[in-house]
Amino acid sequence: MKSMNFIGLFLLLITALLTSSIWTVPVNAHSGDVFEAYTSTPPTIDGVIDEDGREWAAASKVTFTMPEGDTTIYVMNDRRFLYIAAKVSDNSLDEVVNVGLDILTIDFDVRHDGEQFNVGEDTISIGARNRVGDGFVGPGLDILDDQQVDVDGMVGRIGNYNHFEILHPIDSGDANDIAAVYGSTIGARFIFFDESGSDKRTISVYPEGVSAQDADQSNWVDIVIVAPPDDGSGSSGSLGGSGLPVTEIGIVVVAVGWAAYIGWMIRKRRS
Ligand SMILES: [Ca+2]
Ligand SMILES: [Ca+2]
Ligand SMILES: [Ca+2]
Ligand SMILES: [Ca+2]
Repeated sequence: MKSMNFIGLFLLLITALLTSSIWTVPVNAHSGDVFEAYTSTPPTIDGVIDEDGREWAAASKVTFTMPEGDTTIYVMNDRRFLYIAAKVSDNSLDEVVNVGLDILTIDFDVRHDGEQFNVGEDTISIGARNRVGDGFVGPGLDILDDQQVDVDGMVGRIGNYNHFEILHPIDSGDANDIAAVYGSTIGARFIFFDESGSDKRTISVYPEGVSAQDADQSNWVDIVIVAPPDDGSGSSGSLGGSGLPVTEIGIVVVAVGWAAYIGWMIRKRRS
């Protein structure tokens, strides 16, 4: 009989462990906006977000309102790159440095701590006339250029929209860039400069309510780097890519164990 009491205790312990693993949400200090999408077909980085929706069809998207109208952000990754695009309502594509320049900047919370945009963190940008930027936060909290540029991008204009398309490796090997693996979550904010350099410049940020100057990362969005669906190595929490997470298998095992144990207790009391 003692052995059955021991089994009861064991089941209780495992149940407690499983329950805690379900309710312990990974550190996620951000706004709740999550971009999480895999594409097997890379987009063409040509400054044109395909109007048929094919090119960015797999992307996570969000549409919000900026001073000149609606803006849509697209995010997705494949095996090698993180792809970001934005279709921005704007009455002109401003292309001249120090006179008026339209730029999209993405700042990353590489450590995903939701704390401060500080030394060593990664920032990329794409400006009109296809000026790409790959930088990092330097010791004086100013933005410095990386030695190794790991960004490609193009800007185009269709109708009343500026189209920005940019890519950045998931793991470039450069200490001044994001270094993600499948399943990683990275914080980010998107900064839109309109007519930068002129006295008519405006700066808009997504998520809304986040400032371009404030280093506080607690309300930035999350970008999850998604594993390829056919990835044989399996992403975190799954058994060899079989699709059944360890936690779910554990719940089934423990449920069956409890049923057997309770059944045994009932039979014991009746006898
Ligand atoms: Ca394109
Ligand atoms: Ca503009
Ligand atoms: Ca770099
Ligand atoms: Ca960088």
